[in-house]
Amino acid sequence: MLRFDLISIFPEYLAPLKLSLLGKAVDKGLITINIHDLRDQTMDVHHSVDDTPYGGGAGMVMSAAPWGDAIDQISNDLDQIDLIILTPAGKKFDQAMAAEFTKCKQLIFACGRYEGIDARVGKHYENKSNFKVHEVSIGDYVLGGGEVAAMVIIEATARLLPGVLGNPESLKEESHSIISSSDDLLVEYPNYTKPAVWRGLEVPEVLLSGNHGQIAKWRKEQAERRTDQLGKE
Ligand code: 6SD
Repeated sequence: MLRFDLISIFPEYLAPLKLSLLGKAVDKGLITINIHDLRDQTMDVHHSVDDTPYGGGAGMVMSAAPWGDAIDQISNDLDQIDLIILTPAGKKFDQAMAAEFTKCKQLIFACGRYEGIDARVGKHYENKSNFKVHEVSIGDYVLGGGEVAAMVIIEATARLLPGVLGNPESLKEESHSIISSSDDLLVEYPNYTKPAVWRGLEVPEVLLSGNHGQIAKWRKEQAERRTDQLGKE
């Protein structure tokens, strides 16, 4: 059972995690998703979580103390905790990283806001033997905070867990998981369903042929062509 914990000053932002595939996975007891409000760790009247940056500069930095308190509280008795700090400066998330995360017991997502989290938070947990710290980016663009990035990672990771997808066969055939002869990841071939003609556009004839060998060959060619095209835009 994989446990996901998220810490944010906007817990309502993470409500989509309760829907669809992930909500069902929680209902089936395959995962837990626990959402924590960082401000619950603050004792001052304004529940402040940020302060001005040492060295000057624009914006505010999230203070280390509430993060440390929240993470300590969530990470109880486990001997193996993976702390994911979302940042545009992190290692790029991909399908291979999602597959690695499925092997974890507890994943804690630190969803920052403002200019980010005091760098000592990551450093502190790196020095703890029961923690592994991952600074992760979902792509080369700047978001307003880590919440959406955390949801991307959780959705991509949870659906790889046994029992989460209704039809596990679809995992084998999908985009980024078909392995070509050269061991490269291929993107998916194009899909079609009824009707055979829609707005004058026909379904490729081979797919109507019933010749499964020909269909498999055509799909592989299409996947390879699309994969080649990816690098050229
Ligand atoms: C301040 C954050 C946390 C701001 C982010 C991650 C990616 N790939 N783009 N932007 C991000 C994460 C931005 O907190």
